[in-house]
Amino acid sequence: MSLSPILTVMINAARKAARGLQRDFGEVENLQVSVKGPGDFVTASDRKAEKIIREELLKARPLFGFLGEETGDLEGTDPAKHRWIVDPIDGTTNFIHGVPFFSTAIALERQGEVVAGLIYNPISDELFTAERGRGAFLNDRRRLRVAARRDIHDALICCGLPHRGNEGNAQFRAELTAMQGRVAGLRRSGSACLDLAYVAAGRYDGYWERGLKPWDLAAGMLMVREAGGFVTDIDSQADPMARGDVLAANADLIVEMRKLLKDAKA
Ligand code: LIP
Repeated sequence: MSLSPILTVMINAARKAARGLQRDFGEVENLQVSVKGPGDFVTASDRKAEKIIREELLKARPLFGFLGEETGDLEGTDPAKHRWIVDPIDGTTNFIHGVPFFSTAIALERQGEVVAGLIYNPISDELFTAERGRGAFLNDRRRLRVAARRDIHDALICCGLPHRGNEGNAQFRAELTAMQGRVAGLRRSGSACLDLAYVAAGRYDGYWERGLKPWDLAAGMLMVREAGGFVTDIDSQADPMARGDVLAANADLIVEMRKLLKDAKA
């Protein structure tokens, strides 16, 4: 499939940053045994990757705005109000611990609506892309479609687990109990972007997590929708970017999952 100019810009930026992430990830495995641990090293890796991506994207589209997890919000001057939304390492805790399940996410927003998205795992070399109205793809070859399962008892569902520093443990425990009793399996991966990409690829039947940031959600939301799925807030049909609470699945399972989660009270 011929890549659009905007996806070409995004892929080039992600792959340029990936070279450093692949090298640093190899180093992180050695740092596990250091007393200080790899925390600061990963922060430096995160910032280095975002700097590379920001430079490449703004070189290609100098008038666009930029929202990055590490460098914050840069207002653009583009009349069509384009804005890049970037997470250089989504799944930072996995990266710090040498777990090869993290991704670089780049989304392009136009007048508040995401029109292109990319999620790249530089270790597995899986590149998920989507453009509004043009479908979602894996490695520019395989077209992505969400899973067709309609019975939640057969579903493999992914979720985000609150951890130290996160609120919402009691509510989450109620949601987990409600889900555990109904599904074929539950998973927690540690990268919201890859979780959404896996729903778009039909690997997970559904996903829910609360308290995410725009850079965790923007690219994957478009990907799931372009793969025939639905993505909303957990408690309503609202846009998940508003509160950072996300629910993603096919048309049948999203109804079932929303009911289970709404009835789950701490
Ligand atoms: C992470 C998400 C993950 C969530 C973590 C964190 P980060 O993003 O991908 O799903 O559970 O709390 O928000 O911080 O690694 O970019």
